[in-house]
Amino acid sequence: MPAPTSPLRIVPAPRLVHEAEGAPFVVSAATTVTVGTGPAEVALGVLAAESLSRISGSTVEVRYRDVAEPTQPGDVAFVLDDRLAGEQYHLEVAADLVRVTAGTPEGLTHGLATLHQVLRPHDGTFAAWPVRVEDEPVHGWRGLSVDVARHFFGPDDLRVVVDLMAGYKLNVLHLHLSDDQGWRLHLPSRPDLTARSGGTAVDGDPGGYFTTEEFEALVAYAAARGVRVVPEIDVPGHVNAALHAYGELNPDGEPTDEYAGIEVGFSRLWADLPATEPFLRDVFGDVAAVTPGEYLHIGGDEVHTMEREEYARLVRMASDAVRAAGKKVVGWQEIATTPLEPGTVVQYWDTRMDPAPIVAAAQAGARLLMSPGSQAYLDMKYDGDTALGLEWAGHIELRDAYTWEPTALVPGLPEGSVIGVEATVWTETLRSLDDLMTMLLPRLAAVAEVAWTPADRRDWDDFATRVAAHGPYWDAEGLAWYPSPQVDWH
Ligand code: TNX
Repeated sequence: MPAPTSPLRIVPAPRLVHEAEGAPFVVSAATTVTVGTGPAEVALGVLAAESLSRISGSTVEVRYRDVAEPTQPGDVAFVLDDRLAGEQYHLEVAADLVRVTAGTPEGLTHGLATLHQVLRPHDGTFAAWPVRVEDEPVHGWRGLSVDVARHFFGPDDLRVVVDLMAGYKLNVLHLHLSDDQGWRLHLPSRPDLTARSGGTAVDGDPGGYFTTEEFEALVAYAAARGVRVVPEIDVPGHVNAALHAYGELNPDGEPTDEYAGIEVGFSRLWADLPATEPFLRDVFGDVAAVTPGEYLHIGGDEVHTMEREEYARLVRMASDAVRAAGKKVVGWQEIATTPLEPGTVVQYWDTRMDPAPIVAAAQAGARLLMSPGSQAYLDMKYDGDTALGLEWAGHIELRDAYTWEPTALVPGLPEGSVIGVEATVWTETLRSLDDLMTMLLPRLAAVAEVAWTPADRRDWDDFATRVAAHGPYWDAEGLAWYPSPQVDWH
């Protein structure tokens, strides 16, 4: 039986895909997910069985097996094998067996994502045609930054975002949790941040915030799907929500007014005020306490009302607070103009800025995360007719989001200094999950491929053909998306 369509619709494109001959593996009530008994494997097995049950309509069970126990016909076997490493995985589909092999649970998660993309509707259930995939990513940090401060997106929305990310093998959810318009994470040491600034948003729209428990639950949900959360508290600018909650952060000791506009660059902390350093220590300490991941993001962008020295002192204070809490520092590219500890992650975004400080920072040991505004800012309009979004970095059609090479953006970077790629979505104009998804899809799939697939295996026409098959899947999941005219959608 020939494959009705090729499995080459996999996004991001794998290193190696070998289509074989033979009958398909059909998901049925006889299908069993089998997995080892480590905690991460158990969680993955349950997820795999749930999703296979959901798409096929049959109940797919999980069987836990000892290392030595052989697989049986009808198994979808997830196997840890230390001959593979890191995020590497193999997927083999034969008529009677699906086997995913990897060295780590993350690798197994990627194999599950690929399996989902090779399954297609067949005789009232789903089936996958024989194929062998061998795959691993180029970059270890493949992120999406979501601004939950301008408009609030809560746990339900973000779980949908996490599911989408995992499907495209993105592994870092960066949450922009504070800005001028609102503060989105309750912190026990500073309860007024959310009590006074949690309910506001752009245009007077309703705000909201994460309780500690909600945040921890989201972090765990993401972790089970191979996604780490990197929380951002943006300082020393973008801080009006904090200045509104705690008057002591202002020179006159008085809280500022709420802010519901979309200007940037006007609010700031003050290095000489006695309240500032304790505030930073409390805030980053509390955020670290709900963050199992290694990194906290200190923001650092668009401070337009401060001398260089004071800016550098405040970046230092925030970075010291992060390190005192046992975490590593991430900041927007402006922090590269200040002295940084080696290993600090600098997030490149503004392609208009002089890259010299970024190159110098990288030479001194900083690592670079690439989020170029003109390719990876998924809040930019697709074209002049797009109702949502901003335009300061130009229009970004699908092909623009696809056609760039992260290691070639900033000339003169030392070899190996780029650790990854992150898309961003800012929410000044985005109010609902549909708004958010309309901006993310299909472009998030393009950025995911830039982050995962080696440059010599990326090709626009080939991508456009593969991504065309994803529209029906987004429809089935109830996700809003933009039917880019650059793709011949199925
Ligand atoms: C720039 S990117 C900003 C954000 C805005 C965004 C809108 C960055 C570090 N700062 O404050 O929301 O542009 O596209």
